[in-house]
Amino acid sequence: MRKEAGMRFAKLWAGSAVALVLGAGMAMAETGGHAVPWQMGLQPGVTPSAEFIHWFHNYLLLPIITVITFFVLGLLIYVMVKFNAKANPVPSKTTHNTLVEVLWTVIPIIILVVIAIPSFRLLYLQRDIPKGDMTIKVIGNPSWNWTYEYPDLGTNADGSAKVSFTAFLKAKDKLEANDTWLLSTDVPVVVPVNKVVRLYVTADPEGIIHSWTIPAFGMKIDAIPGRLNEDWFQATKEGVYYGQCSELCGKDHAFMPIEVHVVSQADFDAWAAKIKTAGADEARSYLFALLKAEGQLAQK
Ligand SMILES: [Cu+2]
Repeated sequence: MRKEAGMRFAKLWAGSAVALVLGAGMAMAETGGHAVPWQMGLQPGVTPSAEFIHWFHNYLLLPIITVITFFVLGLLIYVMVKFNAKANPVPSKTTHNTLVEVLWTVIPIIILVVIAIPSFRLLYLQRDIPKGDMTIKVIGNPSWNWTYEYPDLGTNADGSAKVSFTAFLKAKDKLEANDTWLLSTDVPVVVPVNKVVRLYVTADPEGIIHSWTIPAFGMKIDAIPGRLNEDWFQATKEGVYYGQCSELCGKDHAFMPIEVHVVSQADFDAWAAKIKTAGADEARSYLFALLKAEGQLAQK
C-alpha cells in the first residue's frame, strides 16, 4: 500500500518536473528578449557573454551552492538529533581537532579557486573589449530616456553623428500587437546580427546616473555624467530584445526602457539608408514593414 503511494508520488513528481522543464523551455523558445510570468531561470542568452554567464550560473555556481546547503543542513540535523540534551546528557569536552580544522580551511579554498578560474575568464571576455564592427553611443538623459548616436553612419562638420535619435517609452494607447507595455520604445535601436557592436555609454553632464542593460545580451553598464564607459555585445540571433534602466535614477526610473532589434545585415543596411534620409520614425516603420514581410516580426 505504502509502496504504491510512494510510486504514485514519484510518478507525479517526475511528471511535474518534466512539465516544468518543458513549460520553461517552451516559454523560453517563444519569448526571447523579455521575462515572462512564472519563468524559471534566466532569459535565453544570445551573446557569447550571456552564454558564458548562464553556463557559469547553471552548471557551476548553482550545483556548488546546492551541495553546500544540503551538507550544512545535514550537519545541523545530525547535531540536533545526536547531541541534544536528552540523547547526549554528558557533553564531550573536546576543543581541537587538527584534521577537521585543516579540512574546513583547505576545502573552501579549493572551492573558491574552482569558482575563481572561470570567473576571471568571464571577466576578461566581458571587459577585454574586442575590435568592433560598429559603434553606438548611448546617452542617458535626465528626462528619463535614452539618446542613441550612430557615428559610423556619417558625421556632420562639427563631428556630431548624423544619425541620432532619442527613444521614449511607448505610450500605453500606442501599443501595437507585438509591443510590451513598459518595454517597448517608440523607436528601437537596430543592429546587425553576428556583428561586434561597441557601445560608448555616458549620461547627460547635467543629469543623473542610469544603467543600460539587456539581460539576453548578458550586459549591464552604468551611464555616468562626465564619464565614458565602454562595453560590447555580439548578438548571434535575430530578434527583439528588451531591457530597462538598471540604476535607481529618479521618479521615472521604471519608464525608460531599451528595445534592440537584431536584424540581418541586409535589413540593417536598408534601415541605415532610410534613417539617413528620413527620420527615425519613418525608418522604424520601414524596417518593421520589411520584417513583417519576411515573417520575422511576431504578429500576436
Ligand atoms: Cu535611469
